[in-house]
Amino acid sequence: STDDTSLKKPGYDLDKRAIQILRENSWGDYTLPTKGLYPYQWNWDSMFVALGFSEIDLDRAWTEVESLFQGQWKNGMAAHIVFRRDSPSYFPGPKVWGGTHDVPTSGCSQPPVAATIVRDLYEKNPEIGKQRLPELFPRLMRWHRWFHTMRVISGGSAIAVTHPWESGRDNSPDWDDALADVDPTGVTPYQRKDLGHVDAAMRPTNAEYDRYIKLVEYGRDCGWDHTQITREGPFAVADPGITFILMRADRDLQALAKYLDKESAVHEIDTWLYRDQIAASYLWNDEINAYSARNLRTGQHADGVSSVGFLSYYGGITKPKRDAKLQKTLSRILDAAPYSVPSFDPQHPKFDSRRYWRGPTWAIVNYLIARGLEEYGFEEKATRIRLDTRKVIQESGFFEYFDPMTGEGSGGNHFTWTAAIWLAWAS
Ligand code: 2M8
Repeated sequence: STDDTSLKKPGYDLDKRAIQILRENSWGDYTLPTKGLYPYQWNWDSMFVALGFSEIDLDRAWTEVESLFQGQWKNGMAAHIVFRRDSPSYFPGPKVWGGTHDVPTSGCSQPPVAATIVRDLYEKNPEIGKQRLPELFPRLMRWHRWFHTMRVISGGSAIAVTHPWESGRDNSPDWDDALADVDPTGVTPYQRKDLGHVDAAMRPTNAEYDRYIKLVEYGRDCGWDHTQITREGPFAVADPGITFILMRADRDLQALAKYLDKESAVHEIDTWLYRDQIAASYLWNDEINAYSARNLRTGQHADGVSSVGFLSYYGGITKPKRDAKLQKTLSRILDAAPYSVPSFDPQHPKFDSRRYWRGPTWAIVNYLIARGLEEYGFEEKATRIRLDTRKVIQESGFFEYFDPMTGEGSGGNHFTWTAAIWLAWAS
């Protein structure tokens, strides 16, 4: 399915092509995930892009992060989409979200990889870091504080995602059970735009979209009161992705606080890190020998293994008894998919090798999983994941995601985060 026919020619330079993709999708101080399908700035996409840029242009990398925070809310949230200019090629655009901010944004957030990436940028060149960090640091603190207050249900530690889009893994089977409880009746009629860009078999279903939009309407109708949405809204699920990514980012934010001698921030983050441990334990599922999502309204666990469940190492949590089981589960899944890591267990009935977050392999998730595994000494698996990522990009190009069985590229092409991960890690 690749339209990058030159990919197969000898001497084709993937590094050059990756840099070109970053530059082509860059719109001044921010970068689009891919033209057409995603014509705005997405939160975690931008952070991976910053990592990619840091290989060739560190100044541009810092700018990417700073531009995301131009859309930060007064309550601290860094939104999942920043809408700089209206584009008819994406739905739902700024009007549907109904925001009243100076810089229009969506009303939910996305996995907070930012502090980790900012630490990487800082450590790459502390001289530049010392100039750029002071302004960004309080913004990162406010965003993390938002997660630890407005995305927890009183007295608890688990971090809720209140919209599948907040998790970044839109149609993962992890949300099926909670999403079935969202009543789509009365949703305002709308027209999907994604299906004009990619094959419907690679995207979420209409039934899922009705619920996604219904959840946006609920948030908008309550004036984006995030405390209310978390406590009483129609959807609240604890996600291993957000939980482990936040946990890691809290640690990295603490390291940044130390660089800046911000003692009270260091102490505040200590309390977050303590609760992160409890949040992680809440997700351990002995029935499937993995961490799995949990519906916060019912306590019910998702019954399948998602690749983000292996981010516990990246998050910095190891428990010998659990890990022995988790490693077995990971070995089984790596053995089942020649182009690992599949976003969902290939041996589970809900696995779908082409449908978005229900099976396909994603370079960004591979990078995060391998980074954690490597830090905890699981070199062999980390290398396997890196080589699989390299191979799939070499064979298919810079697609949004890949079929874990055949390696075929799916979704959008010339995709920025895949190019960024190539430059920063996979090549
Ligand atoms: C996908 O999500 C957007 C909604 O946010 C969509 O499908 O319309 C996800 O893969 C998400 O993780 C990603 O950030 C976004 C842009 O690449 O696309």
